[in-house]
Parts: sequence; structure tokens; C-alpha cells
Amino acid sequence: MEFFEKSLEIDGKIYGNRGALKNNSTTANWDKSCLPDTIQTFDEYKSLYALSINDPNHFWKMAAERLDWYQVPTKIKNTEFDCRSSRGVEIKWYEDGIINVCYNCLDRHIEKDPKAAKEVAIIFEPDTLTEVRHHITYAELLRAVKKFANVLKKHGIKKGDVVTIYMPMVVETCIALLACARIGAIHSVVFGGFSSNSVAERISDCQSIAVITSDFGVRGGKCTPLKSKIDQALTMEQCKTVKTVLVFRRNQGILPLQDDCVEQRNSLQWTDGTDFWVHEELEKVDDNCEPEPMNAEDPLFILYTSGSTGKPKGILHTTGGYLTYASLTFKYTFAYQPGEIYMCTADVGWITGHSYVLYGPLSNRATTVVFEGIPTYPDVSRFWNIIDKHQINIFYTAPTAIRSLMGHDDSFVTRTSRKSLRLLGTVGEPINPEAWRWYYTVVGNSQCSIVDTWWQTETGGFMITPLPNVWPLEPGSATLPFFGIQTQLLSKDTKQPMQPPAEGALCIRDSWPGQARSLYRNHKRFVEVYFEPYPGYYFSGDGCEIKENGYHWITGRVDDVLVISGHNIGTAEVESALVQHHDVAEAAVVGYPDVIKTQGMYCFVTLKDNVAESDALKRELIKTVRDRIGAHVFPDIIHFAPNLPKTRSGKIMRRILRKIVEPDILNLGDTSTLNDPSVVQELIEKSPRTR
Ligand code: 6R9
Repeated sequence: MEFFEKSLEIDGKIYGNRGALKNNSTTANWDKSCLPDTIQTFDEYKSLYALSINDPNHFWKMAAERLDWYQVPTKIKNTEFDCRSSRGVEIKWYEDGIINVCYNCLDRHIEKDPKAAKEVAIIFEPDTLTEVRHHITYAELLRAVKKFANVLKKHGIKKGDVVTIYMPMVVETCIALLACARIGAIHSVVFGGFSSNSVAERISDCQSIAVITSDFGVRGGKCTPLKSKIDQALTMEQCKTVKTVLVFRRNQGILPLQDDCVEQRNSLQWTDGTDFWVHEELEKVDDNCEPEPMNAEDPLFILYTSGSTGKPKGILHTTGGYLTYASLTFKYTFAYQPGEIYMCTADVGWITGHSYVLYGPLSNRATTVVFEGIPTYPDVSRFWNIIDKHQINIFYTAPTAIRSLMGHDDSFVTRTSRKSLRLLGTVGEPINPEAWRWYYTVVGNSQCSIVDTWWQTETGGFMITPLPNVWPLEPGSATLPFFGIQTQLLSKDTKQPMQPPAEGALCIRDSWPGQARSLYRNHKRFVEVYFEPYPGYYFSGDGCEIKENGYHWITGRVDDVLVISGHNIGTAEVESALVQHHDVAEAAVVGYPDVIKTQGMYCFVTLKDNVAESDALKRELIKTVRDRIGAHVFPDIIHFAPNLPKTRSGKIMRRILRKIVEPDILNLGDTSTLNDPSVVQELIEKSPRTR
């Protein structure tokens, strides 16, 4: 293989191709009966993409063959997207296939190649800074999963039962998910930062019969109680379905306990007959546990995602299609090679954690890093130190983390080596070009490609994403669709399809295996939210611009568009202009009603460390926006906000900001997913629109 020595810009185009393959097409000797190992040239992408659209049954049959089935599916695609059809919206993939997800993530690697037993499946990096390396091999993980699966069985949990998992980001969480998958129980992970009310709401919606939790978690040096929040949730009438609570002891014995954690452990309440310590239960079971053969369309998990109004939505994913998709997207988008160390900073409480900390990497026999902590503890070098400590090759994080870290001096990055890095990735929000360039030049040393991956809880895996080094990157663009994904812009006004170049509502024309099948026990709402707005299409809720070259630029949620004096202005564009100013760390822009201009533009701006607020700076920011976008774009209000309301996965909740500036503060809507609800009150107090 011939490698480029260094990256770079070729004819002014950015590839960032450390480790890129040069002129080494594999299409020539590809026999078309199975998928190639990696995608290396644009021609190869184009021909495979064409095949995936023209003959999805053939393409997705080959993709499924990357997995091991008890019964290989013969029926591949059976889907209906049109809500007006007599069948109604229905999505089935591989419907006669029989498979087990856990088997595909663990057993099969060892059965096929005994060497895999000793390979590291998970590297655990605890919150506390330590030189110790916690490596869990595939054999160790498999044994732990089998034993815990037997604990589940001992407590009467069986195929089809729903189990809520409320855990910190530790190895035991991965064991819990895999054990559920092994016995066919449906997991519903609730992020460990949620309040007891939010957990209760999610337990009652899916009627789970058991909860898996931990005595506490530790993040950023602070002890966060978990078991006691479950206790509170279970006092509520709607949670009476829960019969068993299995409690892990956090990081048994491997780390000294801080004082607040000791206190937490000592003050635990215990309900006999319901609460069980996992370490005690593990002593009572053996380590033989055969995986449960599952139909491809049996549910694998439920994951709640916040709706803009009303109750959170219980997104339902099934077994065969989900794993096929998570596995293939992981392999191609990260161009994962055996032996590489991969780290995704997401919590398993989010879809990114499900698909790209756990199922995608493990089904590919990868080594995946599980990080318990936060990017700023004990200081803002944490990520870069971890990269050096574990020699990470592929690093995947969120724009919000990148923006918060680039607000500090570059020396926090440059004092680390990061030489092991081959590839960087982002997910979760549009990445503004400024943050992209910082990630590329400072973190990646201008040598690593960046994959900006657009996708959703509902899509199961990547939808629009670069394949590294296969085509040039443009900072801020997720570039082109993955195999099998047909994007289509529709006019928000006429609901008619639009031909690129254009900007409109981002829809998908046909099904892909990783897509959610329904909302748990609420198919009607599933159809209303995703299939009725643009009949015949899956509606993502996002806006997008597709340029002449076919590159996709996500403009944010469709409702994040302002209409000011007849001009449509994407808030993402204004935010991007604001953060290009050297004093700005983050910005969120929303509209408010204005009788003359229809809408006024309200900009919340978080300044970098040690930058003073001033009227002069406000004027400068307004000028920056007008210079960058055009004189018709005029920020009416600049509000310096040290903190913005964010979801726990780091997305700015513009919906709440809109309510603040409208102002309609009595109807803020569902705030249960907010990271820090006190931020809202601070903003209300300081806003000129509510004072
Ligand atoms: C995976 C995940 C989905 C929403 C999605 C969009 C935003 C995610 C993005 C992105 C621009 C990207 N989003 N990735 N926007 N560029 N690369 O985040 O799932 O939590 O369900 O959020 O996140 O608005 O619709 P989820």
C-alpha cells in the first residue's frame, strides 16, 4: 500500500489524508458478490452507490453477509413509506433472518479466530486521572456478559421484556446492554444525568419490568447519585411495573473512593426482595449462556429522544437491520482497520453511544474506548491526553465540545503529541467552519481527515457523511449520502421536490435497514411526526442546502429559519459568522415577533475566557455578521450569555431560547432534557425582552 506522507490541500481541496490510499482502487478486482473492505476511490463510491439505489436488495444482502446469522435472510427489503397507501407506513428488513446481536459483537470473533480472545474490546478511561490502563479483552467481556445475562435470567427477565438501564459511562453499562441483547430483552437506556421524574416518565412509557443501575457515578470529580434517583422514581404510581432493581457497585475495587461517594454508598436505601447487588448475584450464576436466536425484526432497543412538544418519543430499533447498518457505517465511514484504537466521546445514553461506542465497533472487532469523564476535567487537555495515553487512531466527538475547548489557549492541545491520530469525526450539530478548521489544523495537525456525520436517533446510523480521503472536504459540510440513502429536498411552502442547487426540508426517499421502525406502542405518532409532513418521504426535521457539486450543508432544524423583511435567514449561518469573531466561543440565534420586519434577530453570545462584555464588542459583532453575510442581516439584540441551555448531549435548545425572547416564559415546554435548568432563569432575568 502506498501512503501519502502528509495531508493536505490538493488543488486547494482539503482531503486531510494521513494514511490515505493512493490510486489503489479495489473496484477492479471486486467480484460484486460481497462488499469491498474499504471504499477508496470516488468511482468506487459512485458505482456502489448506484447499485445500492438501483438494486437495494442486492446491496443490503451483501451488507447483511458481513454478519453471522442463524438463518440467513432471503427476504431483504419490504418497506412502505407512503402514509396514504392502504398498507400504511411499514418498515421491515431481513424479515425471515434469525440473528443475535451480542453473538455478532463477541462470540463470533473468537470462534472464527482464537486470537480475538486476547484482543482488547474495551479500554476504560475513568473520570479520575490515572496512569493505570484498564483493558478488557474480547474473552473477558464475553464471559462477563454471559454471567450477567444469567443474572437477568435468574430474575425472570426474558425475551421481549423491557429493561431500563440508568448507569454512568462505565464498562458495566456495556455489559448490561450486551447481556440484554444476548437474551433478547429490550433495553431502554436513560442517560444517567436525567432527573428521577424524567426516568419515571420513561419507565412508565415502556412499562419496564426491571432497572439496571449503579450506586452512583462520577463525572468531573463529582459524585452523581443514581440508585437513590431510581428509588424516588419507583415511588411513583406509574412505575409499579418494575419488579427488580439490579445495582452495580461502581468500579469495584479499581479506584479509591472520594468522600462524597463513600457518603453516597453508605446512605443507600435498600428494599429487600426488589434491590439486588450485582456482584452478589454474579456469584450465584455460572458462565454458560447461549445467545437467544432473534428474528431480524424483533425489537433490540428503545431510546427516548425529546420531542419539541409533549412526551419524549420512544424510538424503536429492531435487531437485524439496525446491526447491519451500524456495523457497515462504522466500517466504511471510519475506514476502520484491524488493530486500530477508536474513541467516541458520547455517553451510551445517546444513540451515538449505542451505535458508535458499542454495537458498530464491537461488531467489527474493534477496540473502543469508554470514557467516564468530561472534556474539561481535570483540565481542558483531557481529550488530547487520553489520545496520547491510549494511542488513539480515530477520535469522534461533538461540535459543542470542540467549541468549548477551542475557547482556551491552543497550548492545551499543542503540548500533547496526538501523533497516533489518523481520523477525526464530529456529530450532533452543524459544525461551523471556524471550529472545523481549528479541529483540523490544531487537533489534527492538518493531517487528519474529518468525517462530519449527519444522522439522528431515528436513523440508527450515519446518513450523510464523508468517506475519508475518497472525496475532498469542505469545512461545515457533511458532504454526500451514505450507500442506500436518497436525500431529497422539499419546498417548505409548496411541499414539492426541489432540484439542487436548492435549500429546503431534508427528506429521505426510501428506507434503509438502520431506520427506526416505530415509536414504542405509538405507531400513529411515528407516522404523524415523520411521514405525514411530506407524504411519501421520511422527514428529518432538518433544513439543508445542496450545492451544485451535490454537497449537503445542514442548516439546522427547519424551524430555525428566520424571515426578516422578506429574507430567509438560517440561524446557523449567523451563528457561524458570530463564532468567527476571535472573542466568541459560542452563539445561538433565534427570532422574535416584530411588527415591521416580521421577525427580529436575537443573538445569544458566549464569550471566550477572560473577554469583557462591552457595547463596543456588541457593535463589532453586528459588523462581523453584516460583513460576512450581507448588509440585509442585522442582529437586533446581542445578549452576552455565559451559559446556554443545552440538552445533555450538548445541543443548544433553541426552542427554549425562542420562548424566552418571544417572550412566552410560561410555556417553555419540556425542559426535562436540559443539562442545567438554572441557565434558563439567568437568561430570562437578563433578557431585554422579558425585563
Ligand atoms: C446522532 C444525533 C439528531 C439531530 C439532527 C440534526 C443534528 C446531528 C449533525 C447534525 C448537522 C451534523 N445533527 N448530526 N446537524 N450536522 N453532522 O445527534 O442524534 O440526538 O437524535 O439528534 O442532530 O439536527 O436532526 P440525535
